[in-house]
Parts: sequence; C-alpha cells; structure tokens
Amino acid sequence: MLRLYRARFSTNVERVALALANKGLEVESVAISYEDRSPVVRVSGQGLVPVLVDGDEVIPDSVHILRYLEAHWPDPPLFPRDAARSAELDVFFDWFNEVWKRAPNAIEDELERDDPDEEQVAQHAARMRASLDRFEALLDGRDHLLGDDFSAADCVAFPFLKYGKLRDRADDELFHRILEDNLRLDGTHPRLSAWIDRVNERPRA
Ligand SMILES: N[C@@H](CCC(=O)N[C@@H](CS)C(=O)NCC(=O)O)C(=O)O
Repeated sequence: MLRLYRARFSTNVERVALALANKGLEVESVAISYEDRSPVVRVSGQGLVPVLVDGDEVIPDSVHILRYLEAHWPDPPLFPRDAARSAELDVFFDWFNEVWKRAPNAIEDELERDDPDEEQVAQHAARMRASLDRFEALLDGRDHLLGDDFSAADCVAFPFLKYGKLRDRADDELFHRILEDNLRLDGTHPRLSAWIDRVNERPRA
C-alpha cells in the first residue's frame, strides 16, 4: 500500500492527490500539521509535504512523485509518451514552479515583514493578475492546459489557480489568501473559469 504524508489544504499535496486518484490508486494517508512535522522528518529527512512512501522508496517533492507514479503506473497516462510533448511539459513545470510561483511567494515574504514594501507587493500582484491572460490563452480551443486531455500540467497548476474562484472557508493560510486576492476571476477569463470547474470535478486521493 502506498503511503502519503500530507497536510490539510496543501497545494503541493493536492497535485499528488489528483494524480493518484486519476490513476485509480489508493493510499494510506498520514496527516501532519505544520506545527509538528516530526513524522515526515522521520521518514524523509526533511519537513515538507507531500512525501510518498512505496515500500523502501521514499519520494519527497510533488513533481518527483508525479514522475514516479507515471513510471510505475503509466495508465491512464498523465505524461505524454513522445519526446517533444514531454519536453513541453518539463518546460511548463519549470515555468510554473520557478517563474510563476515567484510572485505569490514574494508577496508572502513581504507581508510577513514588519514593514512590507507596498510597491513591491503591487508589482508582484500585477504579475499574478497578468498571468491569468496566459492561462486563458493556453485553454483556447482545448479543455486542458497542454492539450485536450487532463495531464500532469493540470495537476501541477490547478491547486494554485483554483483560488481564483474556490477557497474552503476553513482555509486561512496567508499564501492561499494571496492567491485568492490576486487571481480572483469575478466573471473574467471564462475558459480558465470553466477549466477550474472541470478539474475540480475530478477525484482526489
Ligand atoms: N517542492 C516541494 C515543495 C513542498 C512544500 O513547500 N510543501 C508545503 C505545503 S504545500 C509545506 O510542506 N510547507 C510547510 C512549511 O513550509 O512550513 C513540492 O513540490 O512538493
């Protein structure tokens, strides 16, 4: 049985939860709180979730876990089989994690300071807002971010972009409020809005 170390409302855990359920895989969950990460530190030597355990294999990091799942349970596929499409997915992962996420992370860093730089916050907020047009364009003529089919790109982006229209009222994390405040759709970006609804209907482990 696979074991998943998770925390409530974690975006990176939801990436994996989507992939697992869409591959029809079940997991035993170990829920941790950020106040006590000892269970996940004990098993993986670091404190971040998600961590997947499969027998003797311990896999931290959401994208590494998605790749591991694909390598071991290739059907239904979440990664393209041909090299060019697969490289496009790698580019998307890198852009989303290393470029797109920089703005909300920077806003969170500013807001956690005693004296946030409002100008910096406004610039990053404008970048987040502008990125909505790019997602809207990615969905022009297709149902998912990199094509007609649901893929690992959707698993990676959905848990963040969903805050444009969905937030559990019990979820009060600062990072998630930043996503909600700066990605709010309010009737704009109809393709992105429909994609959020479409992916939200999918199961999670
Ligand atoms: N690169 C990692 C990042 C994991 C990560 O930052 N996880 C967050 C939850 S979404 C976490 O464990 N945060 C605990 C903390 O920072 O205190 C991944 O993609 O899985």
